[in-house]
Amino acid sequence: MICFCEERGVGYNGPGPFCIVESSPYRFFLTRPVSFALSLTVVANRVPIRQTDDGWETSVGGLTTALLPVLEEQGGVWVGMGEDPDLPERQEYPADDPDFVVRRVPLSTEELDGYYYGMANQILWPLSHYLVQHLELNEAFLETYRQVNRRFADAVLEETEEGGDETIWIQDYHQMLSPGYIREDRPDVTIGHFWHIPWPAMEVFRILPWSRELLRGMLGCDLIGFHVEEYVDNFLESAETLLDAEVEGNVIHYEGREIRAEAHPIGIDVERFKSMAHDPSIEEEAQKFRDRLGTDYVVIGIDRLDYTKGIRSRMLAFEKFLEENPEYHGKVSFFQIATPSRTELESYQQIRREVDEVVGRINGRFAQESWVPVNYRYRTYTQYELCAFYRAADAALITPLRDGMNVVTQEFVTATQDGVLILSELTGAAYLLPEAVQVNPYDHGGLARAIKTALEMPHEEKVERLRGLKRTIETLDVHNWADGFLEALHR
Ligand code: GDG
Repeated sequence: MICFCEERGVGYNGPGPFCIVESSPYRFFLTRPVSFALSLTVVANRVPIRQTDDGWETSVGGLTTALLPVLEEQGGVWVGMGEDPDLPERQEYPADDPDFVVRRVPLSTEELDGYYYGMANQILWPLSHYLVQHLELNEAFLETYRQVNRRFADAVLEETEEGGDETIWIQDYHQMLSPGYIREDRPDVTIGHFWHIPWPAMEVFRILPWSRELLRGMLGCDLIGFHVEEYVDNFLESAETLLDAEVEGNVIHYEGREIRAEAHPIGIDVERFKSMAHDPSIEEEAQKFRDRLGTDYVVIGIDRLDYTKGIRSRMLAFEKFLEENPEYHGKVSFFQIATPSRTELESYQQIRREVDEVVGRINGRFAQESWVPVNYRYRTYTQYELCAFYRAADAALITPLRDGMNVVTQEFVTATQDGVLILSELTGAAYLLPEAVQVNPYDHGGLARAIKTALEMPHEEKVERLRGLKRTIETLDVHNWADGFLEALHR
C-alpha cells in the first residue's frame, strides 16, 4: 500500500499537511487501523520518520497520525523524498521489530530545486490558490518534475508485488504524474490520490501550459479525493473541458477506464487534541499567557508564513479596527505566529518583509507605554504551546486568501471553550462551518467589523455557535478521513 504525502520537520520549509516535531509531553497515539485488510503503499513528499540524537522516531502530524496505524497493523511501504544522501534508500522500521518499510527516493539539490521549490511551490501552489502573480512558468521545472515523479513511480513499482492486490495512496500536488506512470506498467493496482489544496476553477487551471499532461497523469488513479465538493466540481470540469473526457455524476470515463472524484474533508486527531486542551496545565499556561499580554481581550492568528494565508491583509484589517475603535486601545492584543516556511523562495522572503513592515507601522502608530497592539512571532512553537494559545484567545482570525481546508480552524474550535472563530469564506473549512463568523479576507472594512462583532458577542451566542462547530469537527476526525478514503477506494 502506498501513500504520497508531504510532511515537515522543525521550522518546516515544506508545504502540505501538518507535521510538527513535538517537544511537549503530548504525543500522537497511533491507534485505530482501518477495518479491512489491504496491502498499502503510501506515497508522500516526505517520509514519516526522522533521526534524533537517540536514534529514530516517527514524525508528528496529521498524515502520520492517520496512516501509520494502518502500516503498523498491516505492514506496507511509505515512499518519500530522500534529501540526505547518507540515509539508506530502504529502511525497515522500527529496526528491532519492523512494522513497515520506508523507501527513500534520493534527490540531488538540482532535483529538489526543480521538482519541489520550482514546479510544486512556484507553479502548482500559487495557481491552485488563485494567486497567479506568483507563477514562475519555467519549463525546466516541469522537466525535473517529470523525472522525479518517474523515479517515485519506479520506487513504487519495485515495492509492489506483480499480480498482488496492491493499494497505492498518493498525497498531494507534488505527484500529479506518478499515477499515470504507475498505471502504464500496472493496470491491475488500485491507485488513490488525495489533493490537499484547492483545485482551482477550470479557467484558472488551464492557464498552465501543461494542464492536459498533468491532468492525464492524475487520471491514472481510480479515486481522487478533495476536501470539498467545490474542488471536485472544478476537477470534473477540467477533465471534461481540457481532455474531452465524458463525465457522469462524479465519474470520469477516460480511455476505457472509470475514475471517481469525491469530497473527503480532512480532520484532526480530535481525541488527542481534546485531552491536551483539557489538561489543567494548559489552563495555567493560557492564563500566564494572558497575564503577560495584560489586555482584556486577546485575538490570535497561527499560520505558516505563506502569502496564501492572508496575514498581511489581516494586519491591515486590525489596523483599521484600531483606527475606527479608539475605545479598544490598550484593551486588545493581537498575537500572530508566523511559522517559517519555504524560506529559500523570494516570494516568501517578500511576504516576510511586508508583514514585518506592517507590524512595525501598526505598533509605531498605536503602541502605548504599557500596550503593544500586535505581538508578532516569526518562529515555531510546540503543539502544546499552540494549544495554550488557542485556549487563551477570545477570538481566532483565520483569514487565508485561499486554503484547501485549514486545520488550524479545527484545532482552535476543539481547544477553545468560548472563543469566536472568524473564518475566511475562501477556505475549504468555510463550506463545512457555517456557524463561524465568515469574512471575505480581501475586505479589510468587513474584517475590522468582524473583530468588533467577535469581541462584543454575547456569551450565549458564542456557546451556541461553538456547539455546532464542535459537532462538525468531531465527525471530521483524521482517522475517519483515512478510513473513509480507503474504504471508498475499495468500493
Ligand atoms: C495543507 C493545505 C490543509 C503551524 N505553526 C506551527 C504549527 N502549525 C501547524 C498547525 C496546523 C498545521 O501546522 C497547518 O495546517 P493548515 O491546514 O493551516 O495548512 P497547510 O500547512 O497549508 O496544509 C491546507 C492541510 O494541507 C491538510 O490537508 O488543511 O489547506 O494548505 O496543524 O497547528 N505546529 C506547531 N508549531 C507551529 O509553530 N507545532
